[in-house]
Amino acid sequence: MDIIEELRKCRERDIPYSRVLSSMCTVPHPVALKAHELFVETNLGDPGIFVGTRELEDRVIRLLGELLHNKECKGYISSGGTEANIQGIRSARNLKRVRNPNIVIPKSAHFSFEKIGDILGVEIRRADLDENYRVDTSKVEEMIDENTVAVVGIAGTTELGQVDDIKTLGELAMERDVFLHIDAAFGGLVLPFMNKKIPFDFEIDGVSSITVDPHKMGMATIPAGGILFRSEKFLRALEVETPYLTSKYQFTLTGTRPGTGVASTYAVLKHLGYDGMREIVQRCLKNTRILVEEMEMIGFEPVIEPVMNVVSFHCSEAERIKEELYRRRWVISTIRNPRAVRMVIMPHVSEEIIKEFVAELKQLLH
Ligand code: 0PR
Repeated sequence: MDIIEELRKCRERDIPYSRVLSSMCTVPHPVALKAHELFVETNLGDPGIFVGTRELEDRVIRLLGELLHNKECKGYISSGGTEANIQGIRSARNLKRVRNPNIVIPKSAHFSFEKIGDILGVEIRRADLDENYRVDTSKVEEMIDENTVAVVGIAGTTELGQVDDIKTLGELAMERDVFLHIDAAFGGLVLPFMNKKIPFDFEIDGVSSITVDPHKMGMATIPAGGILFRSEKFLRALEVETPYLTSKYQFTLTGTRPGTGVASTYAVLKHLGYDGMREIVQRCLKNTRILVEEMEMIGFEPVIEPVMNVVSFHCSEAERIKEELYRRRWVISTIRNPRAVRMVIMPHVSEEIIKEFVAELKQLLH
């Protein structure tokens, strides 16, 4: 068999995004694909060779920084939210050397923090949530002690799309002189384009670093995560020497790394501008409302009134329903606490797809 034919056959077995309501990734914007192609062979691990690509990364970081209220922020395009979260916490840990470091995170935090505890050797303290599934800031306060190197807040939780009270966390971080990392891997490119303004970024004093992923709502090609620090000293805390390369130091976690995410992120942000991004986000939010209405009509209740384009619906039989839908080539996900089915209304999830999906779900219930 021709190799390309073999590849195509494998690829055809993948479920198309038009049947996927569980993913935080989406079909890349056409301009992102073009950009990706142009940068396929670039390697930002050796920036002295890829001088232009390196400059482009600075521009991308400035664009993201401008959007998140800090043009002067420093950072880079990572392999994803996991790496960005690792690097945020690693910076915090390196800046406050204590024997038994701990971090305080919300119970709603993404599982990447599990890996962080393991890799960085920091104790993970999980603070309870309030009745709206936001972290209970009084619980966070109680858990902070002299060995706490960072507090984490989430802007767009993986399961419910909820946003923690970052303002109060910021005050706490200032009072207790502790690093505050915001995981806005998903929400970072949603919240700035919503009509309702929910503060979560560098405009809040006390926020030290932010994870914001272009390969989620930024419609960039995978891999493209983002880690932004309030100022250079946080990035410096990550440096290692690279004696034989074109650069003297490296602050990234990976060595060899693609410039494709840098180029595709830049292309989408520049091509769409704030207005174009707003339009896409608004459409996702409208489609989320349509999904909620349709689901309510067949007896499902959302766990919280959706804040953004992530929504979970109470469902005692969530697992069974997920499996039956999967058999029909629909992909949703489930959450355990509370038991619910979860959907993410990405740009590829159109109104037609939602209606088709709910109609099939309704059939399945009877
Ligand atoms: N922080 C938050 C809040 C996240 O939701 C995620 C990923 C991460 C960090 C980690 O990001 P990376 O996966 O880029 O390292 N959230 C999605 C999730 O776990 C990732 C995902 C995307 C899962 C597409 C499935 C999928 O099809 O649900």
